[in-house]
Amino acid sequence: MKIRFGYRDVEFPGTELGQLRDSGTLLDDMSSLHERMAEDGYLYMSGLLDRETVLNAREIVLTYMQEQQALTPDTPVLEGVMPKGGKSVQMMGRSGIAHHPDVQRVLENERLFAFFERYFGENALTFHYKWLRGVGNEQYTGAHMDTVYMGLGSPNLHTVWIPFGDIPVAQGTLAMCAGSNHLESFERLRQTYGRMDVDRDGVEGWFSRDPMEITEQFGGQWLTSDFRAGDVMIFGMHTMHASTTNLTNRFRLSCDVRYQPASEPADQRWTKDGGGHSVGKTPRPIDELRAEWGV
Ligand SMILES: O=C(O)CCC(=O)C(=O)O
Repeated sequence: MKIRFGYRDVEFPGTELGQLRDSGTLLDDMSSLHERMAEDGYLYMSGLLDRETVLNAREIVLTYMQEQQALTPDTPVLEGVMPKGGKSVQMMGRSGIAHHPDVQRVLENERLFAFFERYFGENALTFHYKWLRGVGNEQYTGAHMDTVYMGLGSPNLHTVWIPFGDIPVAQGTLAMCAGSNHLESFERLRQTYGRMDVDRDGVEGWFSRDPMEITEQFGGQWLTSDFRAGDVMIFGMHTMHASTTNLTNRFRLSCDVRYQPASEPADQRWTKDGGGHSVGKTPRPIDELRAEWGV
């Protein structure tokens, strides 16, 4: 099937964009999960969360979006149909809909804490800030590493990407560049871009608007999947990732949250009293920086 990745049409599943490796059955095998994380740079944990809990949160978020007049009138709320030229709704943050108790039940689910406590071998903490998104038609996320946004605390910080509903690849799913976390061919990129911070260094966050360019230039393998409510994607700060493009007329709902060992320092921008990204200065364009770094 043809889908869109960034602004290119690609076949999924195919050689350019393959199917993620599912680690959902390895929940009780932490050493295999650590090995896979080291090798692939991600863990796709199908069915980690309770499906009904996620679907309930989806309904809460869509009802909120309807109240904000963000959905097409007279369409089923649960479909999340966006109006032509429709507006998106700001839902990220430290308060508001992302902190509704039924949404928090997903984002700070006891299964996530239990997972990370075993994965880290100690108590886990999660950032108060929640990146809840309603991604509209033709929108996608460019290729980047999360360290540039939240790398000023623990080196063991992990992202959990949580789809709020059943999301096919054509509606915008997260895609991982397997191997970008350790392959030699990415070393220079990790040593330059991968040491930046958007606020401290005043640089653009996305490494590329064209995800396919990454595998063409550096190797690795782009992978994604159709997602079901209850699935999650877990990855570290140096795995290149992006999203496929939403080609539907329905919002793609998802939230990305962060977990780390509780004993390690937390990036203060994202804790309860943190100030988030600094505003003001225009960031240096990534193309200019890439030319300097030679990547
Ligand atoms: O949901 C998206 O489009 C982007 C998510 C992302 O980049 C992340 O989880 O780090």
